[in-house]
Amino acid sequence: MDALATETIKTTCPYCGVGCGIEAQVNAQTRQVRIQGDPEHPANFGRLCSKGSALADTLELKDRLLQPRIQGRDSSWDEALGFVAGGFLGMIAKYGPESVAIYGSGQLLTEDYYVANKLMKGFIGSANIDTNSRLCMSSSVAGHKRAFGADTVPGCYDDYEQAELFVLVGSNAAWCHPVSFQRIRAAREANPAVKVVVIDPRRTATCDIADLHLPLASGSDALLFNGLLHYLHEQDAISHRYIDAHTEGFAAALRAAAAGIDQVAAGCRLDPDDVRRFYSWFAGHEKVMSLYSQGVNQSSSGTDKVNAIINCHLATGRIGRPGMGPFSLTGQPNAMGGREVGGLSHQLAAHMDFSSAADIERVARFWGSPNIARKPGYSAVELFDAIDEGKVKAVWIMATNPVVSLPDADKVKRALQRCPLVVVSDCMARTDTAAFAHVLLPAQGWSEKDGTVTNSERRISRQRALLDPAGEARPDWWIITQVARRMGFGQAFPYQSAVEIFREHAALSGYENDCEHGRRDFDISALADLQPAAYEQLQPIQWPVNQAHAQGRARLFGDGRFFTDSGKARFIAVTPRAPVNPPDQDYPLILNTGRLRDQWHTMTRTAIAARLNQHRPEPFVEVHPDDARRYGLENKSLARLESRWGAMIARVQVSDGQQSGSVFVPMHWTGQYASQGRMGVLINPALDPVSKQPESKHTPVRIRAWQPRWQGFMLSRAEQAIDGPEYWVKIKGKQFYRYELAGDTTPGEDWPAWLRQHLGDAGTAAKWQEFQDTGAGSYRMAQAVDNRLETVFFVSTDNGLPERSWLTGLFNKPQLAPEEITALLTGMPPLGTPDTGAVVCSCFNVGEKTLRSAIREKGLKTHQEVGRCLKAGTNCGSCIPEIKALLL
Ligand SMILES: Nc1nc2c(c(=O)[nH]1)N[C@H]1C(S)=C(S)[C@@H](COP(=O)(O)OP(=O)(O)OC[C@H]3O[C@@H](n4cnc5c(=O)[nH]c(N)nc54)[C@H](O)[C@@H]3O)O[C@H]1N2
Ligand SMILES: Nc1nc2c(c(=O)[nH]1)N[C@H]1C(S)=C(S)[C@@H](COP(=O)(O)OP(=O)(O)OC[C@H]3O[C@@H](n4cnc5c(=O)[nH]c(N)nc54)[C@H](O)[C@@H]3O)O[C@H]1N2
Ligand code: SF4
Ligand SMILES: [Mo]
Repeated sequence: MDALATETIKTTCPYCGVGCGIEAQVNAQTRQVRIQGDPEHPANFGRLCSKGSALADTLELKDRLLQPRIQGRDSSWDEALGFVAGGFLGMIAKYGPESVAIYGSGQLLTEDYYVANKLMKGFIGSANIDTNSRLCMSSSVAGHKRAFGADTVPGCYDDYEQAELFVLVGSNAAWCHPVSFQRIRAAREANPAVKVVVIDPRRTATCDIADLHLPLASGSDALLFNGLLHYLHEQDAISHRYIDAHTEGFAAALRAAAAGIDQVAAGCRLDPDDVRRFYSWFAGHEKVMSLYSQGVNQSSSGTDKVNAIINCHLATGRIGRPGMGPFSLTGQPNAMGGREVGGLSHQLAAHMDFSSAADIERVARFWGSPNIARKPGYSAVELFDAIDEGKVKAVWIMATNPVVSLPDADKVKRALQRCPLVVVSDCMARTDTAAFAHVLLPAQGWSEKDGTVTNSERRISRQRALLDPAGEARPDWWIITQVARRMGFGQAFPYQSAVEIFREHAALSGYENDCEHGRRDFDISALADLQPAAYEQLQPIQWPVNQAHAQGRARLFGDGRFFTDSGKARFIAVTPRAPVNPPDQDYPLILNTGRLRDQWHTMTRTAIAARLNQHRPEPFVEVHPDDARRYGLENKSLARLESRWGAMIARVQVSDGQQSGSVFVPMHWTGQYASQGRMGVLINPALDPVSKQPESKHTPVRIRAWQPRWQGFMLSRAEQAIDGPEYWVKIKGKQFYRYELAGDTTPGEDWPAWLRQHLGDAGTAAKWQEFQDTGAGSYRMAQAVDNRLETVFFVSTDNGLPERSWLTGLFNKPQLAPEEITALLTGMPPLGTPDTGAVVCSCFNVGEKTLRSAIREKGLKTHQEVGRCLKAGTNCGSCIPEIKALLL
């Protein structure tokens, strides 16, 4: 990059809730961007994980939505906005305000979110706005609200360096909050007394730093933490002084928690000694942090799990002081901002909600709303049911992909198919949800948009624009504002820029927020007069930011005062419940779902970065060796998974990190990248009764081998539209696309003919090398133009396929050597050529075979030695667990 033409701009990563600061060097002319961690940002102090580091690779315009579209044709903004406003007004006139809805996302910026919420609740007059945070954080929100009287995260990241015991519950932080995880790893390495307990049915990469892993039975966390409360009481490890002075409801919670270690061990299917060890560590360490995420939230007893954890912190008074406390790790970059503006359908705005008439009046007064909503709207799953039933007739989906991420995802498809008006705002032209849109609105994405996000520790940071918008893309707040104006609400939506919205949001947070009216935790009133230049310069700051705490506040509740009416924290009596849909004879296995290290959700951005696709290229199902034997599944073969709601196909990965009786599937694949990899179709729509969060981690399924007649792969310099094979997966590589294929019917029974037809002109333009062995059922083809590799295609009926790594590497070469051309159809490197194997370290592109041979030949013993030798693991550190596994 031309150093002279670059400008350095500070912004925030658009992926996880760690909320890392980024320094981007930007060349506006060439759209080139270089990313590095912001050394001054308090969330990461310069570190980034593999996803953050690869952001520059995701900025291409190729698949972006560049223009508004109505019914499949390009339109002007004016026409599209008019169409949406007219469509919504028409439905409201005919069927009332409850017939329309917005479904938003924790990936909207706070300013976008604020305006969407204001439009729906304040002016359309219905609370039918919900967000994907319902699938993510709502159990934590509900748990906080029950215990603290407000949705408050008490602690902060600085606690990581002070804690003595980390309890990670239902969190695979090594992959999902990697920069925080590295910080915890460093704290543990710096102080050998620090202990880490990981509570997760699977053995995950996070267990790499665990002193104790509790592979509990799926869904049994409430029992485990109830047992802990009981133990703490029995051992007299509770703080009577704190309980008396600052809490209520202890006696009832303790009664409900009466479970001894043997009962807990049996119910959670754990070794009693392990349970005892965990309990005694918790009792014995004052500075305990309980970090929890989706293994807790995404459960039909998610809210109770949250409160069972918080109960133990209240009983010991370990909250609000340095190095301790319950800490809900937020998922999305602005999960927290969405909660601040009231994006969930039962919230109002600025941490006020429909349960209080005074709140409703207050927000109506502030907004000048003529017809503010007075009761909660549909929550996410209920909303799509209401669409399916025809109760909601117009829906506007922003920054989320529900056809993939909601449970019973085929029902979501059907609902959208039936819905008279579907509007989708997205950055990408083709997503599984966009396919159902009557109107598509091009939103500016990260690198183009401008506003604020709030991370897990309540820290508000700026996302700043680096580049000009793609095509006609506009900020989400602008799109919503324009529709609001066309619906006749112009006076309340005068915004010309993000800062005006931020100021209003900040002002509402301080509005009648005093002793007389009742104090609310969320208060950033000190920012209510922020001028554009100050907003531009805004430094990361933790709320509350008000008169009392002008520079923000790291921790809350240190004074033992809470936001309940009595000012005391509430214990919740928790009765452990089994998941709603237990496994049975027909569906004997528990399906668990979650995330991979290098992909983000529905892959609309991460799958564009070739280096992020190498770690786990294909949808897979992780199966315990006993189950693999029981169901006749071989490692790397294909399997069909079925639940009462749907079916999918995935590659089998046999692993003893999985419990027998459970299987794990990553949540990421969509119809854009795999023909049968959309796991959402399997997921049961059971909900937590309090938070309405779906039970995404527990669906009864069955599994069986799927033995297609043939399997194969295609590597191609050009992108192909694959049709024909029942199973295909598309993987973008560096200079090539890889397609994994399988089917029962050979398209046309004649591979050369199918290929010729399939590859079009490219297929006939250049000479092929071919090899067909009809007896063995294999066919191989390779095509090079001027010695540059264009296409490779291998199929086999006996699965005799070579590794892909050497062949894919050849696409980086401008010219193949003669011995490489000769070797092409063997799929194996010519003798003496190193084969790097599957990528382990995606930052430095170091493969498994390279690692294995260096470890063997140089006698490397530790991941640090490997790092010194090959650089692997020395940037983001996310692959350290895998490097360590190779060292064993
Ligand atoms: N790489 C990457 N990082 C991400 C994301 C991403 O898409 N990719 N998404 C972000 C978002 S939005 C979120 S919400 C977070 C999620 O972050 P995490 O919650 O850490 O991630 P998950 O993989 O969804 O689930 C965590 C773990 O819960 C375990 N689990 C399942 N059932 C139970 C149970 O009953 N009890 C317990 N204790 N554990 C259980 C699973 O085995 C899994 O390992 O990640 C954020 N970070
Ligand atoms: N089974 C199962 N299901 C799950 C989960 C699980 O663990 N298991 N996890 C759940 C959780 S925690 C979450 S958070 C969800 C995530 O699921 P989704 O929210 O559905 O997934 P994303 O891929 O993040 O969708 C974001 C969409 O917004 C687009 N986009 C990106 N930036 C912008 C922007 O600035 N403006 C607009 N308008 N669009 C933008 C992207 O291109 C993409 O299409 O999935 C949930 N579903
Ligand atoms: S940990 Fe990774 S994904 Fe999360 S904010 Fe930091 S760089 Fe982004
Ligand atoms: Mo999430």
